[in-house]
Amino acid sequence: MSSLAALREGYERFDPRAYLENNYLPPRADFSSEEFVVPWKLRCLAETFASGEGGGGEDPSSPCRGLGKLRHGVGEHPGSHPARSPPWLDLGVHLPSPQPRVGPPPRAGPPQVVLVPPAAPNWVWDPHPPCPSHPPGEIRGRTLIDVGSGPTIYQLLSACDHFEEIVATDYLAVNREELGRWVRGDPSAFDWSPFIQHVCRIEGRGEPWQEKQRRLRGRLRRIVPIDVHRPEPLGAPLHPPADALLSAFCLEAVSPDGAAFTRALRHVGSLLRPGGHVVLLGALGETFYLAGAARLPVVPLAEADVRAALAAAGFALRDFRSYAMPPALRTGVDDVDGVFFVHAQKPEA
Ligand code: SAH
Ligand code: ES4
Repeated sequence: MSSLAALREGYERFDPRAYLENNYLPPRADFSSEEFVVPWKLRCLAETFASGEGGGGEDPSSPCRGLGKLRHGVGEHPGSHPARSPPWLDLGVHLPSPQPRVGPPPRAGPPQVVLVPPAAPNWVWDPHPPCPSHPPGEIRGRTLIDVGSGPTIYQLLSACDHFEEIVATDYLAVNREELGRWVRGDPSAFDWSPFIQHVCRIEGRGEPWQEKQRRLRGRLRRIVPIDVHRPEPLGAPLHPPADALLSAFCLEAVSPDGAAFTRALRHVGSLLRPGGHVVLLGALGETFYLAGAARLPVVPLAEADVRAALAAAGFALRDFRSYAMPPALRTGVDDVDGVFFVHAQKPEA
């Protein structure tokens, strides 16, 4: 069996709940200090999506003077907005799945992934309040695509202020279903509210967390299947191409070796417009991780491997950060040494 086939088989046992417990509850998701890994990830994302924000500037009274330090209790309002359920939310369950298929490879031609609701009569784009509360950052546009979203939304919390629409993607239906439950406000969904509250605190605009939750739910309108090992990962080109591409802990966790990681990066890069931005988070030095009964192999990457893969895939590096996993967070759910964060850009054509 090829190692790609072995990886696909491993993912059949992936348990979203176990994965969430391993990585998105304490001790890793401890918001009492930025020494913990989840607050570190959220700060990288918040700073990057706020970068290049205009407005505010030198005006000390402006709310747009960069990110706040941790301030507890700011921006949290009791009471919440009713969760709406977009009727056309695509959970991928009624679409062709990229999981093991029989027969010929996908045809070129009309997209087999129907990505846009036919009509959205009861949905109105809810533009974010304009400047000065949310000045546009450098990374912004119509569409952001998140590759290998898994069952998580934390990676979209800062990004969602800067895009009209967010496309979440995953290989597994169980993960797309978990995301759909969160978008619909299903009480059985994972509770991301501590993450949303934390992001509102560090963004420092005093925004009630329920506002951000509502905005992300409103903008997360497509949750679709993907396979990063296909040259056309969605089975069809994305129209229009994405203005930004985000991917967290996916490419190294689904690639048997460095060459496959670089190829996957090239494949997903084809979803991005020239000049578009890439934001990547991932594991350094990891060889496996657990998600319930699944033990998934991971290609162990050094910082230099990540830089080389970005260069080989044709991206210009803008920012590279890394985090060393402290002993207290080495809990046995994986053997990760650290985490990398990258902001890169696809050159203009
Ligand atoms: N982005 C999330 C989840 C990462 S876990 C986070 O930051 O925690 C890795 C994800 O890759 C899983 O959700 C898994 O279903 C998905 N995956 C597995 N095989 C894939 C493939 N061939 N193409 C794209 N995603 C894949
Ligand atoms: C992760 Cl902090 C961390 N380390 C390794 N793998 C991960 N997946 C999600 N978060």
